[in-house]
Amino acid sequence: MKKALITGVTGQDGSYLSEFLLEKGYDVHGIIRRSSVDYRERISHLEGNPHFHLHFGDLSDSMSLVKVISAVQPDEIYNLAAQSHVQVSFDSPEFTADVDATGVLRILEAVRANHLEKTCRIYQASTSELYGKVEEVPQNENTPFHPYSPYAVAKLYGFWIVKEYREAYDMFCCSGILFNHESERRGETFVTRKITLAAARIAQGLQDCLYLGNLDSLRDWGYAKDYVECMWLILQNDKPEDFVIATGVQHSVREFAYYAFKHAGIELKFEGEGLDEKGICTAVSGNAPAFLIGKTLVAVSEDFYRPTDVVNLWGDPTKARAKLGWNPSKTTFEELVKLMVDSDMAKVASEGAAAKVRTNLAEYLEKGIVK
Ligand code: NAP
Ligand code: F7E
Repeated sequence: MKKALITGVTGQDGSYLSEFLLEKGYDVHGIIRRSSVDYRERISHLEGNPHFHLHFGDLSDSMSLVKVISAVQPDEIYNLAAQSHVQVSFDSPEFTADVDATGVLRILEAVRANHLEKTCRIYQASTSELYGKVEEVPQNENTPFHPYSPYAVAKLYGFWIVKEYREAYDMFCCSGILFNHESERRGETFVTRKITLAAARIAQGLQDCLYLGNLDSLRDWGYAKDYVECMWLILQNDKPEDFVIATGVQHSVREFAYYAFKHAGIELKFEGEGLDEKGICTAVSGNAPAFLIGKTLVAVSEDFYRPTDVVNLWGDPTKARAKLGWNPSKTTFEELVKLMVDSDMAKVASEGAAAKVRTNLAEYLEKGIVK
C-alpha cells in the first residue's frame, strides 16, 4: 500500500485530496497544527478511517518535519500547507515568507535528511499568483513571472527551490501552478465564498448588504475537487515536470456576484463606477423576500482594496490536458457557482433554524413556559 503525506490536510485542498487518495487505496498521513479551537471540520468525517492518520507538525519547525517524515516513510508528499490568503500576506509578510517560502525548503531538506530523495515524490502547491502583474494572457508554463504580493514572492521562492532540488539532487519534485479553485469548503474570506455566503444570508433576510473590493478583477475559477486529481496525476507522470492547472475560462468578481445572487433568487443590476458602484436588486424569485427589490445589496468598500492587486488571471491548461489527460472542463463556472450557493443556502437555513430554536427557548424560559 502506497503512503502519502499531506501538509495542509485541514485546508480546502487537503481535505479533498485525502478523500481522493483514500479512494485510490493509499494510506494517508496528514500534518496538523495545535489550535485552541477545533478547526478539523473539513476532515472530521475521515477520522476513524484506519488508513487516515494525523501527526502534529508545523512548516516553521524543521525538526517536526524530519520526525514525521521519518515515522511515515512516505512514497509521495503533497505540500499544501501555506498562509494562503493574499490580503493577509500584506499584514503578516514575514510569517508568510517563513511558511510559504522557507517551509518548502524545510520539506525538501527533511526528505534528504531521511535519505528518501530517490524514492519519495514531492508535489508543491504553486500558484497563478506567480504571474501577478501579468505579462501575457492567457498564462502557460512559459509565461514570465511577475509576483505582485508578499504571498506571491514567497511562493516564487518555493517554485524555484523545488526546481533547484530537482536539478541539483535529481529529486522527483514538481510544482502545480494552480489557478483559483473554489468549493463548498473554501475559506469564508476568499471572494467567492464571501459572495455565496452573503447571497444566501441576504436571500434569507439575515444580512443587509455585501461589501466587496475590486469588482473588475478577473479570475480563472475551477472546482477544487477536480484540481486535486491533477495534483496526483502530476506525481504519476514519467518525469518530474511543472504544470499549469486551470479551466481556460475567465470571469470577473462582478460576474461571480451576479450569478451567485441570481441563483439565490435575486436579480442584480450594477450601476456606477469604482467606489460608487452598487448592485441593486431589480427582481426576486423563489423564496427571496420581495422587500429586497430596489435595495442596494452589493457595495464597494476601500477596506477590501489591496496595495497591489492581481487583476487578469487566465490559465492555459493545454499541457495538463495533453500530457496528463486531465479534463479542465469537468465542472463549469455556472455549476461551480450553483453548487457553492446551494451549499450555503442549506448552511444558512440550518443556522437560522438553530438560532430560531434558541430565541424561542429564551422567550419560553423568560415567560416561564419552559423551566
Ligand atoms: P487553505 O484552505 O488556506 O489551507 C491551508 C492549510 O495550510 C491549512 O491546513 C493550514 O492549517 C495549513 N497551514 C498553514 N500554515 C501552516 C504551518 N505553519 N504549518 C503547517 N500547516 C500550516 O488553502 P487551500 O485553498 O487548501 O490551498 C492549498 C495550497 O494551495 C496552499 O499552499 C495555497 O497557497 C495553494 N494554492 C491555492 C489555490 C486556491 O485557489 N485554493 C490556488 C493556488 C495555490 P490550519 O488549518 O491549521 O490553519
Ligand atoms: O481574491 C478581489 C481581490 O482572495 C480574488 C488564494 O487561494 O487564489 C487565491 O488568491 C480577487 C482579488 O483570491 C474582495 O482583490 C474583491 O483580485 O478570493 P481572493 P486570490 O487573491 O486570487 C490564488 C491562486 C492563491 O494562490 C491564493 O492562495 O477578488 N476581491 N473584493 C476580493 N477578495 C477578497 N478576498 N475579498 C473581497 O471582499
